[in-house]
Amino acid sequence: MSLTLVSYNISPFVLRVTSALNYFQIPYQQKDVDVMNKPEWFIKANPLEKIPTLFVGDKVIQESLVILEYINSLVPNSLLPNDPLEKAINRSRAEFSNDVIGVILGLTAASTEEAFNNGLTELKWYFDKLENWLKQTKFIYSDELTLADFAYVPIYAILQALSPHLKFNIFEGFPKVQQYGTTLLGLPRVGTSKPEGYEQILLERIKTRKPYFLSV
Ligand SMILES: N[C@@H](CCC(=O)N[C@@H](CS)C(=O)NCC(=O)O)C(=O)O
Repeated sequence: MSLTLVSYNISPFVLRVTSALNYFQIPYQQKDVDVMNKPEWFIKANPLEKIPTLFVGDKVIQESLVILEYINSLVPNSLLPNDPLEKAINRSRAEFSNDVIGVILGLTAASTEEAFNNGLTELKWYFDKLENWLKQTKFIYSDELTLADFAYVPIYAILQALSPHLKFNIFEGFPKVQQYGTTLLGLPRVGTSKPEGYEQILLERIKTRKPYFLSV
């Protein structure tokens, strides 16, 4: 079955999918679209218009975490626990990353010092939860890589792009969270799944919002 991934260059949700496809070495085609100006063929095939979208033959799947589960079904060694409860816990851990991504994106859009500091306090709350999990296991669910880990890849891709522009270490006080990022981006073909020029494109996009952190 042919796989075509409809993507958008700096989408964190696309990066979850490309890093899993690349990690598993599953062949796929990729079509980048402009989210501000979606082409007719895409809207017609995919009325919900969400990116990423995976075309599997002429069928369409949306939602990056659902797409990850489908990708996992294509490989001989599943990265999900067999037990339904454990599988659900794994999925919960993956879902948690959605909130973290939301907070980080909010931080990059914060236009005042107050909004930025509030965002940072919120992010630390999330990092604290992650740090506690990661004190117990190397990856987000267990000592072995599982599907939930791919959900976290974009967090580290974004933070890696932001780090040179921050006057402080965003991981200060969260060594396990920092180490987890190094581990994830060091997985085969994962760190290199970012599109070419990712950092620059992301920064240019962020700059258009005139964020506080770039003004100091
Ligand atoms: N929950 C979705 C979020 C996808 C999402 O928000 N994608 C953005 C691009 S980063 C998008 O499709 N934006 C266009 C739109 O909402 O019309 C997922 O995990 O796939």
